[in-house]
Amino acid sequence: MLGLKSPEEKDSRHGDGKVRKMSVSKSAKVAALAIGLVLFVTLVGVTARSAGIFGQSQLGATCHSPTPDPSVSVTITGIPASYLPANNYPLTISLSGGPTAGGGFDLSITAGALSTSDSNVQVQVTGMEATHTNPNARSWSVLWTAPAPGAGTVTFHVAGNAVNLNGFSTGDAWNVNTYTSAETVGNQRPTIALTAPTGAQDWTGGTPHLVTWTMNDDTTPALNLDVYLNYTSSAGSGSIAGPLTGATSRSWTLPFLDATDAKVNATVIDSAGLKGYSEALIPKIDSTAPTVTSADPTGTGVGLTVPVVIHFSESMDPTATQAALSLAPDPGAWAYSWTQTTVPDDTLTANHAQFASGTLYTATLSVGAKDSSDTGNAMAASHIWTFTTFSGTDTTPPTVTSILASPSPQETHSKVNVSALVQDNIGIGVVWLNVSAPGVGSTNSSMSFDPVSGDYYLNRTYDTIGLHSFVIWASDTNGNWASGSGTFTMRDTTPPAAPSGLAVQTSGAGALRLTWTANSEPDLAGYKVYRSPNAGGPYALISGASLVSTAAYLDENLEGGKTYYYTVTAVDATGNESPRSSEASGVVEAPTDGGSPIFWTPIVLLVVIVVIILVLIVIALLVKRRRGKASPGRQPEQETRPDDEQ
Ligand SMILES: [Ca+2]
Ligand SMILES: [Ca+2]
Ligand SMILES: [Ca+2]
Ligand SMILES: [Ca+2]
Repeated sequence: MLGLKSPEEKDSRHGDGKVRKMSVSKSAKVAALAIGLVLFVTLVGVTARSAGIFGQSQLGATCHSPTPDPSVSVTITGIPASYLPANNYPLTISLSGGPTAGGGFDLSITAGALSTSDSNVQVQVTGMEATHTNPNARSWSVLWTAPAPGAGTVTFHVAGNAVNLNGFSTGDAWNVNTYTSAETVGNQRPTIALTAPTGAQDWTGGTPHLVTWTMNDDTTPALNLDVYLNYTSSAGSGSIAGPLTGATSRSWTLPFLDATDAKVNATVIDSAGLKGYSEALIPKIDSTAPTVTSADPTGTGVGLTVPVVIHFSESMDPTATQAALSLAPDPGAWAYSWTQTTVPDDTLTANHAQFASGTLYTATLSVGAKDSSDTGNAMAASHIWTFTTFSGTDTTPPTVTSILASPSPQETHSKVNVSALVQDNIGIGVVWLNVSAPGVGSTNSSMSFDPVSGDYYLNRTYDTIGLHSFVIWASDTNGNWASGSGTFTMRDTTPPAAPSGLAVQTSGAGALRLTWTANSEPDLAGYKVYRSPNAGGPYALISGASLVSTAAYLDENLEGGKTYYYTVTAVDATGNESPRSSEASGVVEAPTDGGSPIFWTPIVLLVVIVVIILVLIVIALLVKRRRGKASPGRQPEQETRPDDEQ
């Protein structure tokens, strides 16, 4: 039977291992408790101790024997050296030594709570203490839930009694044990940061959108963090989802409400119960369908170029709304622009090819038109209206304004855009541009309508240098004419590109042939060829005053065996000369008779002349000698002629 002792007595015994003399008051307390114990034992008997007892965890089973028995030990496994607040720890209480027939225990804690699913264990209502339910076990299981943060170190006191189940408290042996577990230091609140919404959303009520976040904690892995999502707004609040364990995103189908102050808030909780928090504004939740507040034109006598203009109750999705507009019959060539009347993109202006005169048009804006929220509220119903275009006699001519030629001056062979705003009370007939180029004459071309700018224009190249004058002629559908004029200047300050692909080849003795890739500039006039005896120049112009007209050049009368370096430029009709081409070089071929030019050096010539003179002298001497032999008479010659004379 577990006995009773005062803590003071226990302390004194533990102090030096011996029971000191107690004070009178303590003795009185102990006596009173002992009396109570005797009464308890007498009244309840063996069954009471067999069914467990509280309050003895530090004292031990003093009713079985007065002192602990060192041959018995009671131990607890599962107590962490330091605990995470609010975490659960399964503990096992075990007896060893002493009688082995059965046992009992009493465990108390200073913080947290005990629970059990062990049928041999019962827990006090406070959750602060546990004991056995029967004497038959030697080990027991309990679950300890660590206290909330701030509890500090927790102490576990356990008493264990090994019993022989002889029906009495005799022959049993007990001992006590103490454990502590420190609160984990440095456990911080988890952090969470919403990454969507970002604070720039205009979300459509009733549509799904992704809420995303990042989170982190020092003690609990992200996969074990619990997240709760909620929303608040002046138009309503509620839960989005939770707990989401380990998740970092959640698709949220928004409630149907209109609000400009809605927020998503996210709470993250670590395994110790510590919380982190994040919230993000949704600047707009829009659950209201847009409406058309006005649509033009309407009625009759509508001009043929009048645009379709629609005002909406709110900002619209331009692409979807444009696509939802149609006219029957369709004039075609639609061009759309969006402007702000009250809020951005609440006004659509749709230009188009000219209406037919005297025609009934039916305009339809279907429910495909959506407001600008993400993913958009469609119009509740189509908006349909009609108008009839002008028919009759028009005596007012068009106007031609905002005349512009750009750029000016412009380089020849480049485009100049001539444009003007041509307007009429009813409709435009034709618009012509007549341009006079200096010394060339005039050309007449029709101008095109640009539905985006609303201008008529002609953007084309001009090849003549100088001041060009032009007249824009415009008629309305009734044949009334108007005109406007202007000028622009063409010039040429642009040289051709440097020629490329320059190559040099021999072309028989004493000549080199140059070829290169022909330039393609429309104002190309020809080429200039430069030569240098040295790589890199300086170069001298060798092609003369006239330009080379083809992409080839023959350089003749060159010194055999010598290397020459060439570069070529291109020149346009204005005289603008290109940068030089890359340099190319060639070696001149010597004469093909085996002799090299060294034969014709002055020394060789002198030797040849001397040899010739010597030969002439020898010939002269031979002639003289022959004449000396024949001088006595001319007989030999005459003797040879008898045949002739016969
Ligand atoms: Ca933490
Ligand atoms: Ca709306
Ligand atoms: Ca008119
Ligand atoms: Ca040029």
